[in-house]
Amino acid sequence: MTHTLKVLAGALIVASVATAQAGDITGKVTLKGTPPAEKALPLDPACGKLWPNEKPKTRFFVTGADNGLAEVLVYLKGGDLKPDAAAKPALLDQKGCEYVPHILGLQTGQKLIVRNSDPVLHNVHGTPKINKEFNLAQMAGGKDIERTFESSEVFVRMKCDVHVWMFSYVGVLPHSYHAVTDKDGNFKISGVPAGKYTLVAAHRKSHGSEEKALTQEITVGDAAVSANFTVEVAAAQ
Ligand SMILES: [Cu+2]
Repeated sequence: MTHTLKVLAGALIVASVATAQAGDITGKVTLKGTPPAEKALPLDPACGKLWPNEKPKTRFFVTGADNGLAEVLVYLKGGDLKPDAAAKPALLDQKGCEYVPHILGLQTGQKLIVRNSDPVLHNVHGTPKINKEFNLAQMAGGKDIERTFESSEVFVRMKCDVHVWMFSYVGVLPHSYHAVTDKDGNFKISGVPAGKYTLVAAHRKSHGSEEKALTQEITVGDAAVSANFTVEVAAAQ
């Protein structure tokens, strides 16, 4: 190996260490099987106008490169994980008569801001099973709604009573060690204290709740941890 190549190889190793270090859990969620085709959302005329070109579809199985499955909530259970007191408010926007994001991780007590960025009226209806239900109209240009959730619950469904196709699912957890997979199914949870945990992967359509989610036991120590999951289409409800 020439000197230049050695230097390059060294730089690459340093780069990979810098991107995943002790306390980091990284991995990928892959979808196995062929999901049913997504359906066009039944937009009314006012919402349809907000989508002059391609219309939005359901988001049951959103996949990217190499069947990576997006929008899977990945989080830790067990250990002695504390809430992050400095957690900033999370935003749930209503844009184009859709909730954005579709899947969201939130900590108990963390503020959830629900915004209406549309020129139409929405009705924000949280339908939890454990936390308190709420149902609030939000005018176009209306003021942000703020909510917090006291108890862990995967998932709290958010719906709109004006537009029957609008849903978002909030995973409420007792700490901040959670992530939602990106468009290619990748996730990263950083800064996890050393210890033994259960890593949970919950896909809304396939699992729906923590009880049905995929799990694996992991130990966080001196090195970065890698953990992958496979979700089967056949498991979907
Ligand atoms: Cu709406």
